[in-house]
Amino acid sequence: MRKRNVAIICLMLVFLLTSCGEEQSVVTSPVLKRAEFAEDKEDHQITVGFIQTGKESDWRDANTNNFLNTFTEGKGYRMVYVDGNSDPKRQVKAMYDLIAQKVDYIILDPIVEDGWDEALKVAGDQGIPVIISDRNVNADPSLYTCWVGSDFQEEGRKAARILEDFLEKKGREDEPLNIAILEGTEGASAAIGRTAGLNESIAGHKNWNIVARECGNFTQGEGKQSMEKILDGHDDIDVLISENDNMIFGAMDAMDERDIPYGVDDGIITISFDALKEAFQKMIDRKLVASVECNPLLAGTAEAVIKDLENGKKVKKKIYTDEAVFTYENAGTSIVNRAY
Ligand code: GYE
Repeated sequence: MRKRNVAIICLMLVFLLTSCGEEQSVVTSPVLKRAEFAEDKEDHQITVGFIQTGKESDWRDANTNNFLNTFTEGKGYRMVYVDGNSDPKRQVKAMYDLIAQKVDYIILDPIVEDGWDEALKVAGDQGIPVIISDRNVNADPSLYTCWVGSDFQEEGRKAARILEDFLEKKGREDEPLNIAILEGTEGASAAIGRTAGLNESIAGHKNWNIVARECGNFTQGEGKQSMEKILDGHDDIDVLISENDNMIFGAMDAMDERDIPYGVDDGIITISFDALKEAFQKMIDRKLVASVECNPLLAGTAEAVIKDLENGKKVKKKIYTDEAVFTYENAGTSIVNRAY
């Protein structure tokens, strides 16, 4: 304890000396800030504010549980969890609330990428590191500490590559193909990236045409409604690509109600993203051709970032997670290891 106090006083002196002559009203290191408040506390608990998007999908639930189970009291954390309720304004407000509470770190899963500059600036001015997780923000990277998540554009390209392989296996690569896309939430970087990857790859095939696009907001209910709309307007869909598993589950309900065949053997070719356990079952049942994995278990990486910052280490600006692609051919062997 003594050693830590001496270290803290030294750090404070260094800070005071180096800031000599400048107007410095804020302490920029979370270690220093916590020391000021925790003088008489034996334990220096780390307070982490976590702003989540909401509860739109099973992927999201797995992501939320992963954070709540990682930042536990037993490990010295106090987690302040905020459910964004699928409302971007509520998320921005939550960021100001957490800043006012003087939390040590903020982890942000932003619903949409725009609209974060001001709140990020204020967090930075108050010396609170912000770790962006999962979806990204559209802001100058100097305004936040780092981002941890998936390469969404590459996920979109992977989905198109699976379709190429599948068509080749069936000897259908030269057939004209009508594609429908169920998109995620407008303005969300996961939807923007996946759509960009898909558009780019689809444009590379002269015989592939996107004939319908609907936003299903990443939810199962809206996935079903959007698919109904698509089916009302088109009876010639060859491929359905859904930007997450829950939306394709909803779309499957819509197709079942109309007795429209889909999957590996007959009818509409189905491809989605996330690779939930339920999607593995659909692949085993040959109802889903493939699901591009998107890893929701990001809390361990966010915690490693916080530990590095606590130890005064530099952290990378962008940290990508490793992800695979699963198809009806390998789902049977991989389902046992699925955690979500
Ligand atoms: O695909 C979807 C979720 O941002 C990657 O959001 C995430 C997406 C995920 O609700 O299921």
